[in-house]
Amino acid sequence: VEASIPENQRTAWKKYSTQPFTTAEDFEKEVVRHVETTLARSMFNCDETAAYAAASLAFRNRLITEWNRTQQRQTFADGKRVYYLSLEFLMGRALDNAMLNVGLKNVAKEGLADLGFRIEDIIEQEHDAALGNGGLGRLAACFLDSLASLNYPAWGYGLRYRYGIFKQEIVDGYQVEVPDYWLDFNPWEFPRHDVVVDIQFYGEVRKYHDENGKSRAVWEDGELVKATAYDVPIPGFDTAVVNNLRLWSSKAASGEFDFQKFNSGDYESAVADEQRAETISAVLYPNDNLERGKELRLKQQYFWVAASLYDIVRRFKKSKRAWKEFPDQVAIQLNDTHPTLAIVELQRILIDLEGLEWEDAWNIVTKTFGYTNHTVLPEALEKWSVPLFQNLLPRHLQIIYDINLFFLQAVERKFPKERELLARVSIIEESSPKMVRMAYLAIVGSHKVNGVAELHSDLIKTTIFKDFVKIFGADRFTNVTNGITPRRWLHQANPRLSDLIASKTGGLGFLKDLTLLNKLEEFADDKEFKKEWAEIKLANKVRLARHIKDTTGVVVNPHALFDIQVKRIHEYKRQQMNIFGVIHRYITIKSLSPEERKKFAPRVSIFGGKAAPGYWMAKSIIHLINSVGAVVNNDKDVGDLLKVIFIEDYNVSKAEVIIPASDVSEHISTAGTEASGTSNMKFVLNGGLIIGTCDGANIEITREIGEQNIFLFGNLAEDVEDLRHTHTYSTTTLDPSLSAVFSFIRTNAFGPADDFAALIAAVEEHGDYYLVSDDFNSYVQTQELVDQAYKDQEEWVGKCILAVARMGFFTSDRCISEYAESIWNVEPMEPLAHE
Ligand code: GLG
Repeated sequence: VEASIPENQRTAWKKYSTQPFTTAEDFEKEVVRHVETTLARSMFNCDETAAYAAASLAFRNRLITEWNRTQQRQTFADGKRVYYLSLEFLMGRALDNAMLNVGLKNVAKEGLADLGFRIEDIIEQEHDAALGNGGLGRLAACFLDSLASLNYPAWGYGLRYRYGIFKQEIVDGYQVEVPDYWLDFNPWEFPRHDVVVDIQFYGEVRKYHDENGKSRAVWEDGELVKATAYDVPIPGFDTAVVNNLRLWSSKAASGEFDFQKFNSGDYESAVADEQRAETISAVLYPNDNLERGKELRLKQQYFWVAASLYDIVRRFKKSKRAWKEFPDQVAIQLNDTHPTLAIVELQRILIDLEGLEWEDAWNIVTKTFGYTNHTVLPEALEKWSVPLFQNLLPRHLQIIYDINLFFLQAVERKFPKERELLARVSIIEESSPKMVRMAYLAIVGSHKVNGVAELHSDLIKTTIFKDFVKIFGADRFTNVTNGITPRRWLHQANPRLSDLIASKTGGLGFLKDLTLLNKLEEFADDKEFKKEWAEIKLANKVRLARHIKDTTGVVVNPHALFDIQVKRIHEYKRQQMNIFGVIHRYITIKSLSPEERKKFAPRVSIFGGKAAPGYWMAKSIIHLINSVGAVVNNDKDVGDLLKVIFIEDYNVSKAEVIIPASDVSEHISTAGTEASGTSNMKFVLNGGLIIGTCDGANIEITREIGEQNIFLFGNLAEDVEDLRHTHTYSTTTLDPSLSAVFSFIRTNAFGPADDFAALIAAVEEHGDYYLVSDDFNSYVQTQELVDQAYKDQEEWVGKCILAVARMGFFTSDRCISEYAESIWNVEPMEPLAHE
């Protein structure tokens, strides 16, 4: 139904149309109005939480007027849109970001001060939106920022989890998980109770013949669940474009209760049905780089994919175009295999609901989708059991079988004599039970597949997807090296450094064209500039030291070298190697004479990150780090020479405090295991150096910033397989320093050695899959080089400046432009100015 106001009644609308505030005075008016009306409070009971709420509502309303303008413009332009499907969006806080992106942080600061508040305190009130696990989810968030900042017509689609990633508490050195109930008050979302989609599960497939005698299928008698849209406005930087992130929330389809059951006295089961439906979007699965094959997860995936496609298709149908134009209007990017069902769902819509022929439909489907792979780790590659699929999504399973049949027939025609090839590439794995290989389905159903860093994109072509390169040709595979948004990760997280850079590069332009950083090269030898640079680093370290003191009680010396490893805890990321290195350092310090100790470089080893709740080894690593800290931090002999800190509950807002404070950060995965890494980019951009392996994006960072400005060590990806092989077939001797570390742990120096036995056994007895021993010597030696280099502060700061100057490549703006050009084939729209 047309809901538009008739032409001759629009005068009042135009006259009263909302004007976004631009001055401190107007901002204050909005804040006071929200406090007094929306929040029903007054100046006599307005605490910081209320001030945060009111300031956020003022900015939210400002964003939504620009959101409306943006959406109208996009509808009117009627061009191709990008849809980014991701089960994770690790957004962090929104207020600071909104203020900076619309360019009104100073206005807000002045306004809040007038009303009696410090802006920093108000920003701190916000709960992180933590709808993601790690790099994959944060990448999606950076991409949304770039898409809006570059004026692309783009929507994100995800799930509105009631519980984001759990909150981590450390109790007696162990991780304890606490639910993250973040929706209590969330001013950043708009519920769209008018955008509701029915989603079907279970049921049966009935075949029938249509009026032309063609065999057709209907999926019926399933269980229905309702998907309701919640929209989150995504403001671009220095543009009035505000894009949309649409998150789906699940509800029982029958409304509040099944009234039939309710009236017949079966109250409990009526409520149970409702709860079962709501469970679908209740919780984010807390695994990073691990898939478990749980039915509820598959339900989440279908629920989200079906609702999103319904929305996308409905928008397309409004344009009254022919179906074959769908791929000219729609590009859908699959963030990992989690949304792969979208391929099947679109095919189903086209053949079952819209009556297209298989071939025509499949042509549209493959032109629409692109698939990004984020890992080669076998335990992370999704597979779903066929019986589970059959029960939950019977029609989709049939379509998958047909996709597979036509695919294998084509392969057979092309490679007639290669029977084994067919078994290897089949979308259905002939195991018991049979499994659907989602990555293979994603490759077959997309026109482009990309990895996230050069090494990774090469590896997928030569290892896990090798056969598919042979079948589809190398052109289907490409690389888009990851990037990060400099708005959040420099301007917002490190305002003083951002200002200093602006003063030397001609303003804030570098935030939109990060290659402008290269103007800093001229200042790498400038004494005055280096002094200011070092002062800022020290101030950031003081800020982190304060956080450490407040949260752990440990006092650290901000003049010591801050060595930081913050990321999800995982054996392949090798936090265990880091803590073994710390123990080695401790042993060394204890063996020094008082004279020697005076020359020893003081260091603070800082860790942070969550372990998946069921990942026992990762939890042991956390326990070891805390146990080492408890001993070392209280050893009078050691004093400031070494402190070991575990920062609880690492998340986006903590990253914004931690990253600017690093001297050295660790990116030390076993070569070939970390697809890209993105915090490596954030640390270097904030003037910290890296110690790392030749893995993921470390390699490209080295190429850009120069190998004199990074500390690389360890075996190369090409040698990893052979080394593992040697472990299996011969007894390799352990690195002697590592042996000494193990012996020391066995003296119960850090509590009962039994607690850490599994960590040691993984290296000593179970083949050392992650090559901790093979890399240990080179790691320890490289850490000594770091100590030496840090002593020459003049030179160190020079390296940091040069590195930052050369980081332009790693902006997510560059990534998005690459995706747009080589995968989506979309153009950005004209810039849009604030009104
Ligand atoms: C992955 C990888 C990271 C990568 C990130 C974003 O493990 O190396 O940087 O995605 O592409 N599962 C992940 O977090």
